Amino acid sequence: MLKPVATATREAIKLDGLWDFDIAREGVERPWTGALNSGLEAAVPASYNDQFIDPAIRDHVGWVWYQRDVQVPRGWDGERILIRIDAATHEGAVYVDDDFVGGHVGGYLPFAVDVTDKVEAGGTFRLTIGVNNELTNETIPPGTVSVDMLGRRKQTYLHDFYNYAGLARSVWLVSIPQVSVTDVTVTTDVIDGAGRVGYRVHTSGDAEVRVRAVDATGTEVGAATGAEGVVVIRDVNLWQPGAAYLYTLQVEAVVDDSVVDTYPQTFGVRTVEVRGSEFLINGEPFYFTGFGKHEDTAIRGKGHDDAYLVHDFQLLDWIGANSFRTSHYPYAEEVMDFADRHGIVVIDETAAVGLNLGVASGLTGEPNRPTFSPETCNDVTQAVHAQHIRELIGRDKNHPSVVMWCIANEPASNEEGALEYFEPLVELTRSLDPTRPVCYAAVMFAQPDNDRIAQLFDVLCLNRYYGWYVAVGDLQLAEVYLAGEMGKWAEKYDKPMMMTEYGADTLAGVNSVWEAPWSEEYQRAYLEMNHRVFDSIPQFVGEQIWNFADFQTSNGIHRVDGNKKGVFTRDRRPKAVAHDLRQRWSALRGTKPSHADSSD
Ligand code: GCB
Repeated sequence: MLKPVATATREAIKLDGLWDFDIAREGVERPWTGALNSGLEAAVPASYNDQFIDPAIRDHVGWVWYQRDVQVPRGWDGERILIRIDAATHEGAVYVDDDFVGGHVGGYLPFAVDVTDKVEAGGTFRLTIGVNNELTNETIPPGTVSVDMLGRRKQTYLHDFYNYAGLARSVWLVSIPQVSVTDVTVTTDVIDGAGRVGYRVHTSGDAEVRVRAVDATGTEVGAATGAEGVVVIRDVNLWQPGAAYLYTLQVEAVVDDSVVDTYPQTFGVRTVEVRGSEFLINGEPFYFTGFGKHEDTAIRGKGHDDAYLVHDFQLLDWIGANSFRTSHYPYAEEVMDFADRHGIVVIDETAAVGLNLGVASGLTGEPNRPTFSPETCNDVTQAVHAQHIRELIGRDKNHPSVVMWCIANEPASNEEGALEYFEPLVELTRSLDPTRPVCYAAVMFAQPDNDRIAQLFDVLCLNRYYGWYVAVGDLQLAEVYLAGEMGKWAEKYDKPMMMTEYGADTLAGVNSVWEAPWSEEYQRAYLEMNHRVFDSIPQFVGEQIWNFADFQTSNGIHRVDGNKKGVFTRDRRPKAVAHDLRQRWSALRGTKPSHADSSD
């Protein structure tokens, strides 16, 4: 899906700001047919939960309503008019005045609704957006809604982050021409120093297509005509980790010799390849350093915020990180664009987190139920997951920063049914994008001898907590466990391996002369031990710590005001370990630790 932009033929107006707000209330059947009148206002973009003090709002399960009046510019007569919602978590329903005009399921990806026939250029209309936060066994991510003994609806879920909901990203009023560019796909290759830029353009209605590639100074470096083709850029400037370079493909739709639509698609020229046990970017072995992140800040919840975006990337730079994973859902498009511009490498993850009832029973002590069954993750879940993959790739396929798709976090890949569930999804991902490797992040219970799906994927991405959930406080034993398991993966598969999660909860300001869990000293020692093991394994291609920053979770005896595994606190202050990482990663600069190379 193309992102909203203003060009000579398109306009895009952000509808961000304060909207009238209410939660669904008994007796109010069709709240969109009139003013909400609750007296509440909510900021957009932001999750609504922490904006309010009332727990009935914060913990509400079901629909909430956002409403505002919208003015349509008078110059838009004859144009197609869309409402574009960057994310409605987890389901959105859009109403223009009294009428339903469209909706979308899936909380972290955009959708657009055509309202041309419902609104008038120069007029105003009442826009109401309903957002539902419910998660079931047939949503991605999954969850369960139940009614407790007091008759209250409760949402439970299997992932370890707070179920923030609402309009966490921008809402737009967009105009596009009647005949317009509807999709652009760019793929790149490099042959003898020249960039080979393959493109494919879809238009609505009959139009000729012209494309011009321009460099960062705006100079034309290649051109082509036709809906599909190749543009060759001589002496190409590569997009490199840490040294981004972006071109723009100026796409034009032409009818009867006049340009009816223009769309600028940025791209970078780079290659990604898995060869043997190496991960290559532009033909060079790449070693990932960085984090699993979250979209999470105080008050805003998962609300996108440009100031945090800038600051987080400043911290990535300061600490010498070259990459992150969009754990555990697609991030705001602003984040992906920023990574493109600043040369940060991204593993792009779906919202398929918590497809694992084994982890849940481990935490709750309830009897283990199979994860893949008609009552749990079933054919419908799989179809929803497939649709989510289609939409993610549709949105993010042109980002040079994205070097790998991660189609699930910690699924029950050790359980019966995992292969049948995942095989078609991996095939789908590869057919949608043959240019990028595909991975999943493997849970601790999935070991080399019982994991059923690792062979389907290109890179072994492992989440391991030896020294925290296993052998807590005993790093000597943890090291033996970790080294033992890593050795078995390396022996069984000739694939690149990386640690996509490892970490220890650490309360900033807790210090100890011993290696006491929760202390800053323990986090340092824990990471040092992990790195010693990683550095001894030739197949290792990267380390992404859990987590970049402390983040909010649901309540639980394992969490103290959220998850504290951050290298930074929730307000982005470094814990002691940040300085160690800065030293290690600044020295590595994307290359493999040298002592691991020497054992090749
Ligand atoms: C995991 C999950 C992550 C959790 C983390 C933890 O394995 O992938 O979402 O937050 O462990 O801290 O327990």
